[in-house]
Amino acid sequence: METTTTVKNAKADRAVDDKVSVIFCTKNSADTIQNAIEAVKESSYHPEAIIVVDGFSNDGTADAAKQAGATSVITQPEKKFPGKGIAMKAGIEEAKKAGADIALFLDSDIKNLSGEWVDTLVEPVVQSGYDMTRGFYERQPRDAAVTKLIARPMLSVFFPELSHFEQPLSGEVCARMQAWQDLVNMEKENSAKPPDGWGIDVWFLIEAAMSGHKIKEVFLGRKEHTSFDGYREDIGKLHKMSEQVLFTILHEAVKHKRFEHYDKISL
Ligand SMILES: Nc1nc2c(ncn2[C@@H]2O[C@H](COP(=O)(O)OP(=O)(O)OP(=O)(O)O)[C@@H](O)[C@H]2O)c(=O)[nH]1
Ligand SMILES: [Mg+2]
Repeated sequence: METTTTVKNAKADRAVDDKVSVIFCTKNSADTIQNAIEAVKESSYHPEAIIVVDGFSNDGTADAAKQAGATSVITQPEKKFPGKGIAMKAGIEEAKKAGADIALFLDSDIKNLSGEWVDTLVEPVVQSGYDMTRGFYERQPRDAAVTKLIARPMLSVFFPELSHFEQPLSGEVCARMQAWQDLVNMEKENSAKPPDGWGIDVWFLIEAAMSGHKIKEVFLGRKEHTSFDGYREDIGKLHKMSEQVLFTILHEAVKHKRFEHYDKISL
């Protein structure tokens, strides 16, 4: 892929001609959003826009984000939950309005986010011609049950070429705006509607890969996030997420004709 990026000072202050927008989808993240926004400001890529797409939080997330210096705080356009997909699509629209060349999604519940995460995710897109980067991490052994028990096994069966992705549900994903827009606009062309809920992350991975985009997974270190506190005692709380991720992968497997040779799959 061709880039027109000019790197002015690659080490100390990685100012580039590409405009970077960072997008947080938030649902009750008042405890973590301010640190997260402060961390983004530390990035040596100096994101021009920090966009928050809030899912009707009732804990003051939107105000906290404004106080911390988010440049745009919007409410997700539909009151439908889980609404991560709706929020991501709205975030892409907002980044387009901000004139972004590159948009980076970060989860808002991360306790140990740093400017280095932003740098690590943005760098391969700006400097090495990748269309998309995706974060992977070290996580607590009981964290990421849907990734371990649903997403990765299902990808191994139906999309073996994607089985090397450690975190197919990563919320830390950076891509060129052109790639985000091409993916979102597929909705208009065929039946590949991006899901509204939890299926969105794996949907972006599968569709980006099937469209031939160059994708790199980058290591971000340890990930501490508050959502794990919600299900560490009872993974049954992940039922809805499991159902939506499972359905999305099945839907994609049908679309990409991965059932035609199912009798040859041997496990
Ligand atoms: N706007 C909006 N944001 C959401 C919604 N649901 C989740 N989010 C945000 O999406 C991000 C990911 O959600 P989490 O609940 O942390 O889920 P996760 O960490 O991907 O999943 P686990 O690894 O299973 O914990 C967080 O920033 C949430 O605040 C929603 O319905 N609307
Ligand atoms: Mg989380």
